[in-house]
Amino acid sequence: MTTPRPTGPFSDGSRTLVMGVVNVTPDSFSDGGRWFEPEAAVEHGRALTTEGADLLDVGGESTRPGAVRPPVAEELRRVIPVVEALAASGVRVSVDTMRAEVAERALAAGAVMVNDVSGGLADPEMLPLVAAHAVPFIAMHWRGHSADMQQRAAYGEVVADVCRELAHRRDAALIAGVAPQRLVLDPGLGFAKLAAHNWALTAHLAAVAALGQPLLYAASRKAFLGVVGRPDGAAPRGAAERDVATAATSVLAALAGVWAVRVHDVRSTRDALDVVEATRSAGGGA
Ligand code: PMM
Repeated sequence: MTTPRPTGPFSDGSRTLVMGVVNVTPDSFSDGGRWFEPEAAVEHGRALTTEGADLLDVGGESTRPGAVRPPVAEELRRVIPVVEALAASGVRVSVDTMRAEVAERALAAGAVMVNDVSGGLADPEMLPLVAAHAVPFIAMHWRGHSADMQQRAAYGEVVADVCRELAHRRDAALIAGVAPQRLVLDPGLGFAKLAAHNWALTAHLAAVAALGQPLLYAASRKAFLGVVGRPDGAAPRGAAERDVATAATSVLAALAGVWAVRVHDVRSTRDALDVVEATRSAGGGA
């Protein structure tokens, strides 16, 4: 089995990393409200680490379609104690935020990476902040806030359009001083994307990788995995019933050489990636 080597931050290049999701929100589509209390979120994060997460992504703003943004003070109140507690227990924490102020406070609380679904577009202070702190940065493909993002899901040719727009974010980050080895790109499944767009991007991860940066692939529990294989008109699978499909996408992403996959259910993806790794090793590590 010949697959590209997954390189990027915190990676020794031997395998795709697993980023576990810790949503400290009342309203995320996938697990809204379950870990809203800081103690519950911290406990959940520790459990994900025990199950094999290489790093945890802590976020305090739901980005599901139609979501209303929390005020910055509320986002800080949700995120900072959780980042602090997880970092103090030795876990590698990424903060999922579009706000430079939240990123800065999270870095001070022990986070080691910033994940910005807007790729630096939502807050002009974000790229300079990340560059100044010399921390790894995930720039996702994004066309606007969640309140109306699905109205922006119009593409001539989705893979080419997303790659072109992501290339602009890459260039903006590099010009702002983010080091190339610290910059990860993400095609942003489900953000201004319909199911067909998500599948096209999944099928063409090599084109996104050709932008020259490590990739994050984040399909976990998204709506397109709730309808795949279902007859027209059938009720979609609920979010928690999408983990097998998620693990299947993790395998596809690992075979495409992505740096990391961002998932809610770490155990199933970790098992699936162990299969990829064992096969790769048996084939001579190619
Ligand atoms: N999706 C969500 C949140 N954060 N970050 C990145 N980089 N990429 C994503 O696709 C992404 C993200 C929304 O999913 P959630 O509500 O389950 O966290």
